[in-house]
Amino acid sequence: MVRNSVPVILLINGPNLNMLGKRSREHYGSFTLEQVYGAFRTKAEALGVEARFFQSNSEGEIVTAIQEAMGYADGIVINAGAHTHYSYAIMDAIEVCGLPVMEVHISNIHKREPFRNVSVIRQACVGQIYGLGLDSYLVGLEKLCREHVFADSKIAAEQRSGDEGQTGGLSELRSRITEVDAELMRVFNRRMDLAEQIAHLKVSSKSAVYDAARESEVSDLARQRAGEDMATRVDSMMKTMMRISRERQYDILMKTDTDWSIGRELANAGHSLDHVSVVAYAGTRGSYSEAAAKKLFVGKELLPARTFAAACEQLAQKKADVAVLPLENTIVGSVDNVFELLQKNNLYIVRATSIEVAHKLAVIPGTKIEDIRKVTSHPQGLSQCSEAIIRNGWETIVSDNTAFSAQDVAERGDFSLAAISSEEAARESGLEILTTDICNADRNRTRFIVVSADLIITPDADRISTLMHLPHRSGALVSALQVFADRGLNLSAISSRPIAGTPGEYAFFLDFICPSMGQEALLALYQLSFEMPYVKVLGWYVEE
Ligand code: CA2
Repeated sequence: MVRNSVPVILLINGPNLNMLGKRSREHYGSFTLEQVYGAFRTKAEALGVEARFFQSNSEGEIVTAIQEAMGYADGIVINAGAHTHYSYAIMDAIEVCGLPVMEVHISNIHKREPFRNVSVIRQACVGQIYGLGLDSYLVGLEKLCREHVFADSKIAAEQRSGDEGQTGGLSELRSRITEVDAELMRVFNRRMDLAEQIAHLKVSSKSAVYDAARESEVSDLARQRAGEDMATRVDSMMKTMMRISRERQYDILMKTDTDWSIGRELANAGHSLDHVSVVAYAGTRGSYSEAAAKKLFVGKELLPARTFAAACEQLAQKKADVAVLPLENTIVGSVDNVFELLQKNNLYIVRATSIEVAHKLAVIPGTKIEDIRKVTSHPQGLSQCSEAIIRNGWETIVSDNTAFSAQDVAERGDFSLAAISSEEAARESGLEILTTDICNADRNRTRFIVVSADLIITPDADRISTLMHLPHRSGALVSALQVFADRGLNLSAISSRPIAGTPGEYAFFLDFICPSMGQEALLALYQLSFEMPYVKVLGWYVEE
C-alpha cells in the first residue's frame, strides 16, 4: 500500500449529527455539519494534513469506516454521538485499527445526564475533548496531529536516520521549544496588559480583584480545552496565571488605597526600643528567660514573673515595657500557649533571639544518682530530657519554670528529688550538679521573643511574623505561600494551631525573611488581606 505523503485524518460523525443546526440548539449550537466540515478542512490545511469525512447513523457502518481507515488514514477524530455511551463494537474497532483516535463532543457530556457522563470508547482513544462547541473538533484535530500523528512520524523518521538523526531531532525540538517560549512570553505579556487595564477599571469602580466565580469559569474552560488527560496540569497553569494577574492588579490598587487597615497599622508603628527600661520575664534568677532578657537588654531592669501569662500581665499593667517569652525549642518545637498569649493580649513581637539551653540535673549536695526517684522542671525541660527520664524510670513533677524547680528542690531538702534547670539556677539555689547527660540532644536551643503592647518596627528588622486564618478550600495554604514566593520572600518558619470553637479550621503562623517595611512584603500582605479570611501582622523585627 502506497501512503500519501500528507497525513490523512478522517473525521467520523455518528447518529443524528447530520441534524446539527436544525434542532436542539441549546446543547449543540446553531452550526451545521457542513460548517463543521468547512472549519475542520481549513484547520487541517493549516496543520498540513488532509481531511476526509464520514457520517452515519448506523453503528455497523461506523465500525466498517474505522476498519477501512486502516488502509489510508493516519488518525481519526470521532464524535460517535450517542454510540459513545454504549457501543462496545465501536470501541473494539478503534482498538483494533491501531490508529490514534481522538474522541470529541460538542457539548460537555460530563455536565449532562448521568448516562452521557460515561464514554465506553474513551479507553481506546488517545484523548477526549468536550464542551467547546464546534471548536471541540478543531482542538481535537490539532491535539491529535501535534501529539500523535506528527510526533509518531517524527520518531519514525528519527529512528530511520539513526543516531545522527536523533541529535539533529533533539536540537531541532529544542529550538522549537525556544520559539514556543517566546510566543508564550508574548501571550503572557498581553494577558498582563489586560489585567492592568482591569485594575484601572477596578480602581474607579472599587470592585474586588478576586472573583471566585470568574476564576472557576476560566479554569473550567481551560480544563475542557486541554482535554481530560492534561486537565489538572492546565488548570494549575491557569491558576498560576490568574494569581500573577491578581498580583499585578494589587500592585496598582495598593498605590491609591488609603483605607487599608494593615497598612495604616504598619505606618503608625514605632521605630525604636530606646524607651525600654523594665523587662518582664517568666521565672526567677538563673532561668533561661532571664538569660535571654539579659542578652537582649543589657543593663535594663529585669522583672521576674511566675508564669508566661503573668509576664504578659506586667505589660497590661504597664509595670514593664516589654516581656521576654520562649517561643520554640529545637528538640520539642513550639512552646505551648505563647501564641495564644500573643493573640489574647494583642501583643506584638518586637525582637527575637536564640540561646543555648544546657540542662543540668541539680540535687541537694551529697545526693547520688541512684538516690533520685523524681525529677521536677517546666514541661519543656521535662520533654527535652524525656529519654533520660524514661531510661531511669523517674517520676516527673511539673513546675512553672526550670529555675523555680531548682528552688523547690532546695526548699524541700529531698534527696530523692532532682531539678532539671540551668547551671546558674542550680547555683542560685545552692544545689549541686550531677555530671550526667540528661538532654535528648547534644545541642539544644530555644528561641525567645520580646513582646510589646505596641507595634514597633526598628530599621534593622529582617523578618515578619504573620497570623492567617485560611479558607476551607483545597490548596489554600499553598496559594497563600505562593503569594510570598512570587514576590521573592523566603518562608523561615511555619506552625499551625486549631482555631478555638471552629473544629477543623486552623490558624497559621508564617514567618518570612524581608527587610523593614519592604515593598514586596507590603504588597503580599495587601493581597492576602483581601483573599484570606483573617490576616494579622504579629511583628516585623530583627532576630539577634
Ligand atoms: O455533545 C456531543 O457532541 C454528543 O456526542 C452529541 C450526541 C449525544 O448523544 C452525545 O451524548 C453528545 C447527539 C447528537 C445529536 O445531535 C443532534 C443535533 C441536532 C438536533 C438533534 C440532535
